[in-house]
Amino acid sequence: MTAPRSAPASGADPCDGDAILARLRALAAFTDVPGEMTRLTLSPAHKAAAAQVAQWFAAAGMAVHLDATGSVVGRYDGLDPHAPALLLGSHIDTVRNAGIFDGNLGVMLGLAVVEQLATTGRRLPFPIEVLAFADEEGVRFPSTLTSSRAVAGRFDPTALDDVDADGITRRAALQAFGVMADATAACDRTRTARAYVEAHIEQGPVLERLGLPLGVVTAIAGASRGRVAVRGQAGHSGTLPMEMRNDALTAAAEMILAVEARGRQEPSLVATVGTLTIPGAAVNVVPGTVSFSLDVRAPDDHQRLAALADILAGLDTIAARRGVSVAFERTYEEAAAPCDPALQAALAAAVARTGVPVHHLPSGAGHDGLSLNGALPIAMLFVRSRNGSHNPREDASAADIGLAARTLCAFVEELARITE
Ligand code: HGY
Ligand code: MN
Ligand code: MN
Repeated sequence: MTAPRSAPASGADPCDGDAILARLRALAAFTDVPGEMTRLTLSPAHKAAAAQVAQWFAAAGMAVHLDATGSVVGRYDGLDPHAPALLLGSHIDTVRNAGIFDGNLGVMLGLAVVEQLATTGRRLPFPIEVLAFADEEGVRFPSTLTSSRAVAGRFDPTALDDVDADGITRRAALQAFGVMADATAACDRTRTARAYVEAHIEQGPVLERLGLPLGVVTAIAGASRGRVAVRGQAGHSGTLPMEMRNDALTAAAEMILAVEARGRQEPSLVATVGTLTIPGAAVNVVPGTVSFSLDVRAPDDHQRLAALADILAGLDTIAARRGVSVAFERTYEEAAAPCDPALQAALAAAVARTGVPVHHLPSGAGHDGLSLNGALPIAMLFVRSRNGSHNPREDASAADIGLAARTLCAFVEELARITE
C-alpha cells in the first residue's frame, strides 16, 4: 500500500479537459508497439502504465495497491472509512492499434474526481475507489473481464490456465507482473462497495449524430464469444481437382458470410468474425484447417442466444455440404447488464446540472460493468466520441472530457446528498 501523498498542485483545475487529455496522451506512451497504441493485459507496457497510474493516484492523495489480477486500486477515504465505497474507473488494457480513450479515459476521469475532492480537502460520507482494471479487452487470453469478475466475487480460477499465443499462461503472466495470482478472493468488493460507475467513450455514432456531448447508459449488451474450428483436407493446389476438395478455407468463407447475414437480420443484433487463422498457410496448399472467432451481441439475451443457435446450426449445414467438420468452443459469455435506475437518475441530474440535455442510450460495447451485474449496482456515463473505436482514429474532445469530469464531480456530490 503506497502512503498517500499531497493533493495536486494548488490552482490546477482537475476537471480541465485539456489537462486530462494531456494525461491520456502521456499514458498512451506506454505501448508494446512503438508508433501505435497496443497495451495487452499484463504486458511490459501494461506494467509501466500501471506504475504511472499508481503514481498519479498516490499524488492525488489516494492509498494505492495492485490487486491480484493486476488492477491498480486507489482509495480516497470518506468521513466514514467503513462505509461501502463508490467504485469509479475503467480498464487500461487495449486492443491492438487502439485509440487512446477506450478504457483509459474512464480511469483518468475517476482520478479527476478524486483530485477535485482532494484539492478542496472535501471528504464525502463514503470512500471513493478508482480502479484501473487490468483485463477487459480479452485480446491476449481467451477469457476476459477477469479483473472486474474478481471484484464481483466471480473470479474463475480456470482463467489462470488460459494460454496466450506464445504459450504463456495467465498465471505466469500475473506472477511476472508481480502479483499473487491466487489471492483473488481479496478482490471481492461485494460487501464493501456500494456501486460501480464507469465513464467511457460511446464508441459509436449516436451522441455525435445527436450533437450531444454526454449520455446516460441504460444497459450494456450481452455477448457470446468463441472460436470456430473448421477441418477439411489439406492438398496440393496443382493436383487436387476442384470437385475432390474439402477446402477448410472456402468452407469458412461461406460460414463467415452466413454469420454476417444472420447479424443483419435484426437491427440491434451484431455478429462479427474478427480473426481468421490458417495454420501452415501457403500459396500452393489447399487449406485443411482454419479457425475463426465469433462475437455475437444483443441488448436482449434471448435474442442473442437465438441468433447464436441459428448461426451454429448454419455452420453445421455448410460443413456437411462441403465435407468438412466444424466445432465451436465458447470462450466468453456475459448476460446483458441493466444499469441501476437510481444511479441513472443521479447521473442524469448531474448531466442536467452541467446544462447538457439528458439522453439515455444502450451500450453495444461490452464493459467491466457486465461482470458486476447482480453483484453491485452499476451505471455508465458515455462521452461523445468520433471515428468509432478499436482504431487509432478514435477521438474525444477536451471540451467534452472536461464536461464529463465536471458531471462526475456533480454526480458524486449528488450521491453524497442522497446519502447524508
Ligand atoms: O469488446 C468490447 O465491447 C469491449 O471493447 N471490450
Ligand atoms: Mn472499453
Ligand atoms: Mn474496447
